[in-house]
Amino acid sequence: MTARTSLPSWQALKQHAGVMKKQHMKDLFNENPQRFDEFSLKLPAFLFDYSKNLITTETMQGLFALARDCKLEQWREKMFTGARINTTEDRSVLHVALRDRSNTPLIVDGEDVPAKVQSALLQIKDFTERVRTGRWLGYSGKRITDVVNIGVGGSNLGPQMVTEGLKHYSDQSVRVHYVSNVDGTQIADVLRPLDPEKTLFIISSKTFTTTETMTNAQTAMKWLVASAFDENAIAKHFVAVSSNKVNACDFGIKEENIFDMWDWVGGRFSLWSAIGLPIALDLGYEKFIELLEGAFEIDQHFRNAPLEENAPVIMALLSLWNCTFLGSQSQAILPYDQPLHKLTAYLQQAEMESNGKSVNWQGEDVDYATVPSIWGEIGINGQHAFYQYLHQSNNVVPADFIGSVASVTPVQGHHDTLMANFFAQTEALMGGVNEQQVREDLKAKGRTQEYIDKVAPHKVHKGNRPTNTILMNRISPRSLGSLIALYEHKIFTQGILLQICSFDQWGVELGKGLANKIYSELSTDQLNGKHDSSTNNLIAYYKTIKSTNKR
Ligand code: G6Q
Repeated sequence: MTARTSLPSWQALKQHAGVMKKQHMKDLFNENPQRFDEFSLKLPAFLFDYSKNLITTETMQGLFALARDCKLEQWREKMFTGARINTTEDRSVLHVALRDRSNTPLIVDGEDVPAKVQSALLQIKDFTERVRTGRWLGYSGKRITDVVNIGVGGSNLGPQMVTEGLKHYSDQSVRVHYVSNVDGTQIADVLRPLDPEKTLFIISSKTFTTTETMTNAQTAMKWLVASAFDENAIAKHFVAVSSNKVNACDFGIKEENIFDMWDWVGGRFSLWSAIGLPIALDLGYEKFIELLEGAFEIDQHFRNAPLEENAPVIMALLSLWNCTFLGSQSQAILPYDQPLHKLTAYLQQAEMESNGKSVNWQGEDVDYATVPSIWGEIGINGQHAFYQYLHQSNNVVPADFIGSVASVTPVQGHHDTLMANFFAQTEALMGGVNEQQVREDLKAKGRTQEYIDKVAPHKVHKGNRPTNTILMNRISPRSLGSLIALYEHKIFTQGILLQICSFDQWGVELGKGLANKIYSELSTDQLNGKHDSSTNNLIAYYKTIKSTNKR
């Protein structure tokens, strides 16, 4: 047994899970008319309804007891006060400091963190205003119309998700584009309609060594120089967000155009820093600040609300309950708001890169499932694709349904139709349809007994499928900030409950190293043959066909 599984509260939940597996949520709703009131929370940015989970008061009490046994409150305080809780990299975890709007002093390792954040914000403000008002000019004296963010992973997913999520708030002072893939098709497609004289590149890379980003940055630089015929143009068309100033300067970026990043901000939690530059350029500095304010609202809630009324804590406990104790292996994220179409991809990284691990803080193999795999799609599109699986497969997939009372772009007759589906799906996933209901329905429709006997088993929906509903008022910079922070703190809490180091990513580093080795093999004539036979033969095949294509 590991430290976690030997806790009495863990053992009690394990036993309780055995009992709960035999329950049906429909009965729990019938037995308790107060269920919604008991298992929902109203926060300024959203209503959070978790009543459609296979839980009772006893379940939640058990989960809160576990959270306390795991010293969650103490760990939470450690994060906010800058303790080095990223133990494998020996770093603080302070993305919360990036959006602290309270001016609370925080000195970490002799560094005045709020002062650094404030000065970075001023730099962002000055830069975005110059670009957006046309005071930043390209090499031929023309104003910037298009900004291309080159970055991958944490240096792409957050900003792109937010830009998409808030595009109806953009005044189109500049158009923002993203290049993340080293597949040349993407950068070629992005650059094709753009004018080098009016295009600004942001090279977003904390390390400024990531091969994909560096390759794309070189291509962008050649594209610019091919038009300007002058390498001095680079300074006017490239800025960087990086903690590696030396590499960024070597690339040709002026030191004053390098935006700092710090070790205490992990890539996937960095959209609140200068990594969020494309957001600020797209929306303007004031709306970028509103995004931070929305996140800060949840930071305060997470830090101060009792566990029993704490939305991110409850989300994490439910994830643990569903995955580790009830055995679900995946979780769906289903936004019913078109602007949130990149949210699932963003959360895949946020949760899976943070907690998709299998050793605990002591380096021991854990003897429990950690986090589920995250997947999903815009809800309506999913309904006509994979919801069949959600409703009737043997695998139970807990799902988060995220929608808004009002659309950002109201079109008559659309929103209520959308939301009718939103409400119907969680109702159906919870309640299901039993065989008796199916038979009565078919009979009422005048079907023959033979037909009813044949079809009835196929139409049964067992229900009892857990969902959370997050109902926002409307997507705005502030409410989106709150939504993202909600998930960030859920992920932090999961890490504490599971004893997982949520802030490293060794699984990402491994791939980076291996690809670099193979790259050198692809560019020479020799095959080194040091891989497994599959990889050796795949490389050999690739090289043979590649050289045939050249002839
Ligand atoms: C995020 C990860 C990872 C990282 C990318 C890009 O938490 O660390 O997704 O953001 O690998 O790294 P760079 O910003 O250093 O290019």
